[in-house]
Amino acid sequence: MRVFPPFPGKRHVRRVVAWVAAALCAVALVPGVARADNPIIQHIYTADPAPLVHNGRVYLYTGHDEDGSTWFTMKEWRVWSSADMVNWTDHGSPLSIASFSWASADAWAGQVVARNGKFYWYVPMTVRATGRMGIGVAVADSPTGPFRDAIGRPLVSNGEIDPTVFIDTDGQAYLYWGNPNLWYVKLNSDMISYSGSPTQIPLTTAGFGTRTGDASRPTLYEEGPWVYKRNGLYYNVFAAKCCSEFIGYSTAPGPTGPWTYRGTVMPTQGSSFTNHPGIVDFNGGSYFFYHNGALPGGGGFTRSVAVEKFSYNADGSIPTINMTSTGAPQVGTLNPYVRQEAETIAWESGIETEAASEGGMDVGWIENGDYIKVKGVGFGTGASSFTARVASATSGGAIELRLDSTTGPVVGRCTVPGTGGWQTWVNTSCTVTGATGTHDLYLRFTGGSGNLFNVNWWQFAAAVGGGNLIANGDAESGTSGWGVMGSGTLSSNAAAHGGAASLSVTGRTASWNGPSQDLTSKLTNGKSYTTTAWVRSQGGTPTVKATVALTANGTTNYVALTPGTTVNPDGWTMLTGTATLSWSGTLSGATFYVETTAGTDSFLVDDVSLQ
Ligand code: FUB
Repeated sequence: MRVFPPFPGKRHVRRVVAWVAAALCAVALVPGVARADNPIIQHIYTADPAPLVHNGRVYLYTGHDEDGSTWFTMKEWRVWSSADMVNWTDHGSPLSIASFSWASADAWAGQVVARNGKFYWYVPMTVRATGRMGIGVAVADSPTGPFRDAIGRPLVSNGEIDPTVFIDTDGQAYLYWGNPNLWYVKLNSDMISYSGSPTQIPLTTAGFGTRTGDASRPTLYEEGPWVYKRNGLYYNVFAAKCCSEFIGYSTAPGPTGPWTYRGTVMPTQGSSFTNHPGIVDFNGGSYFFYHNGALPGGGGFTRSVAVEKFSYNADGSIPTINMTSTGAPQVGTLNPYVRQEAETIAWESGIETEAASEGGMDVGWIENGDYIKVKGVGFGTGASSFTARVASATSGGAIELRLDSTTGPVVGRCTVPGTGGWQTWVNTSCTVTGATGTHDLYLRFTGGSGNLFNVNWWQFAAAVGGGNLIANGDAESGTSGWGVMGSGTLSSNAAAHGGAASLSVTGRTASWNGPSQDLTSKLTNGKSYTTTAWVRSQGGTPTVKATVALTANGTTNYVALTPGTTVNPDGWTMLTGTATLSWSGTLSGATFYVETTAGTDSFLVDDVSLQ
């Protein structure tokens, strides 16, 4: 058994006696204390984060440091995703050195970019024929793969590493890479070929800072460039100095410079002599991904990816960001009333993941006392039952459902039977009582000795009158349950945030027009409700909000359920807020609707929840 803190690679390192003894002492001192959320993945070592925002989720591409490494021994890349920045789903490894017939080793730092419905993954590897580093490109139809070598040979190969790709607003794509130099080349629109020759970006001290003590490397630039544009300014965030590295950045008026060094983003810290940046904006916030050696057994070759939320300064400069064990705040809540993958995890102890015979991944190598924490689960007015998809080649065990810590209240306990195989899946269900409001959910696994069972997915059922008050909130049943506040036309749309459909509203003639539902018989006077809705515009960039019109004793009050949030056509944005709904006298009408603060832009709505 692995006890807090976790130790990646239980499959390979089954017992670390001295360490477990120390950890048991720690647990005895702080029983059931809620855990930190950084590093964001604990069951394997991860490095070199490259985030990508697509359709309302952050996809995170990483390398994988092998357990016990004493060098950058990396054979595969991994994909993770999250809709809330704290619960991360493991999508396994859709790309490895074996995907490239011409490569022999070193699955180092890469990046994925999306273009024309395809996803291109640029990765450095050792070229077998030359023994030098080259950069390959893989392509997929989905952000989670499968990825395949797009050209059957290196795209560029000059012995240098760490590709980053940036597509400018005029459509021109640039590939940058390099250590010890910094190169760029203009990619063609097919993203798998280039025009012109690789060009060196002059590493001047004005552009990249001054390094002392190494005459061969006068500037701070070391490796790991991450290039992007914000408000017309081009940023190059990179690993600086060696060793240990810190993260610095430069800015420029254009994609190829001239660059001006702007200072430190993240100082040297965190038990790994390398660091590696990745920056995205998601749901109105800015996020900085990096790696460190913070897990047990962690260090320079056994690294872990972490994330911090930050705000740009008014002049566009990046503030100094320090590593924390707290991580980023959660965006919204996790909905327990839709199927959740067992491998969606904020924190865990003792588990590992593997490919599931039913598709996707499952959680396995579960032993007595192991657990998974799922953060910020919105139970609303209450859950009545829990179902999990499980398999066991032995005699199974049980899943305890606890709130807020491993020793928190037990709201349900599901027995897991032996099923005759580790991939022989059955559903198991149990009654749930006392799960209301928003809590961290702990799935605590119990049983005899050895491996107990595997879990593929889980889902709660809402108590009668509880759960999501919005009917067909996921829009998977077309426009059923929905009307329009004022004027407009509703239809089902194949561009979905989750599942296969969303709700489209077009033909609005006033800002208050939008998809609506009657909640008159569903609301409780004085109760606090949390709303979430995912919205995407069909053209402009309107500010969208969810509102309820409450009519009682002939008076109508318009209550904001979420703040107004700017949405755009490029991806999904979540509206979220909490409001107490109260009225005097008898409620005669309560209408939930999604509107804009101004204008009549058409928009899409999906995964609406009010509970
Ligand atoms: O992970 C291997 C190498 O370490 C990466 O390519 C560099 O950026 C450094 O993080």
